[in-house]
Amino acid sequence: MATYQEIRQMWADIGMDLEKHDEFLNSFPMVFKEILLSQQNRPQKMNYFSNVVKTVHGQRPYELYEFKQKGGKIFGTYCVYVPDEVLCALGAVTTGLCGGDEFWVPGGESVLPRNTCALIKSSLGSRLDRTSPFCQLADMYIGETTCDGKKKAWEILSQDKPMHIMDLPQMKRDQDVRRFAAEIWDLVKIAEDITGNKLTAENLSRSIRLINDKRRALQRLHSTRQASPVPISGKDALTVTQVAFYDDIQRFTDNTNVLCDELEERIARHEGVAPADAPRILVTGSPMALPNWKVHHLVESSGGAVVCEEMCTGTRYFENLVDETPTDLDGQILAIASRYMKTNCACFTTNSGRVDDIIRLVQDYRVDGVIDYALQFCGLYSIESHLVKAALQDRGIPFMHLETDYSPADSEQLQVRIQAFLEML
Ligand code: BJ8
Repeated sequence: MATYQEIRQMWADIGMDLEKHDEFLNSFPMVFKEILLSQQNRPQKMNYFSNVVKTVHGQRPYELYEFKQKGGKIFGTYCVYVPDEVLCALGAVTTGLCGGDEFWVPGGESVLPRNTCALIKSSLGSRLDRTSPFCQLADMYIGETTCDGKKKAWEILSQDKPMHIMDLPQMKRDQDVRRFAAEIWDLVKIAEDITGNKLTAENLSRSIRLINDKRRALQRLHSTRQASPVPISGKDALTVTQVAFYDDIQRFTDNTNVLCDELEERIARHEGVAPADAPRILVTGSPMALPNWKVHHLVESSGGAVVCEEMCTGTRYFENLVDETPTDLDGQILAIASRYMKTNCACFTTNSGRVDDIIRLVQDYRVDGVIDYALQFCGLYSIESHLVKAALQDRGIPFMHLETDYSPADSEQLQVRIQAFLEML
């Protein structure tokens, strides 16, 4: 474990704005304690994940800093369509860079229109303010052509750091999957140049298994939430998924499986974190980057239990595995492309697969009501909400749409709406 002095020295070495970062650090523990640590009857094995969050700008960045000093390369990513498998196979580390904190929004607004989603403003602000060690440590950012806001944000971010943009197809036909496979090959070439390593069927096969194991651990964790009473809060389950974007892969998998052991024991004892009759909520929509726990906190402090997230910080991150059977590079890259193109982000047209996913999850997780969450100004998820609502109403599944950002300003108003929704279930 690095000492505080060593970590502070690292922050200075990687060019962070220490004064501004101190302001961030002063605000963070309060949110963390009030929202996460204050929960009753948390699983004991959540301690590992709480510690990762508590020291998120310290211990993990320090590991990456040491990795870089030994010549390792780091790729910063903003989307679950970036295939970690190939970068990991080349000996690189990937780390999520999406901002989930209101602190960074003003920095983003200094260069972006205010009517941009909070995730993009926060992500850019953390870089421009030089208050995220992950942004500072990355050797290259990898963007993608998903929503308009992100596409334009890449042009600003690329001004002072190498950036590679993956062209994500907007449809899901066979030719689109092949086109995405070609995009992955382009990424391989760039990453080979940066890392100085060569992709082989052997190193790729190892990393496919490693990352599939991480997804299997998350699948196991989330399947425990199908139990009633639910053995883990939505906030804690969301935190584990958020940590998956930053942590060392093997260590994360091991700790998630240890947590699952505890949760399965809780299920056997019929022990839960909420009463068995608490309304069970599926939250669907825009992703919730660390430390965005706002909606989960409002639901759970109003007596509901969030039992599933259909979002990129939820099922979209871990549901599909890469086929491990191909043994040659072409077959493996096509298997990776096929797996990623199964993810149902609202950036695709048509995207009926997402509605099917939501209906399936409602059944699997015995959901009483769906909260469809869009970050304000996220056109993709706000517009797709119309079809989600129609499909759920057809089946008599209670539905509520809400739009919000990272600021606490609308919390009271949202809480009133959420309480009314829960009472109706
Ligand atoms: S695969 S959801 S991570 S693009 S930034 S779309 S909130 S307006 S993040 Fe996403 Fe990849 Fe899709 Fe998932 Fe809306 Fe904001 Fe755009 Fe966002």
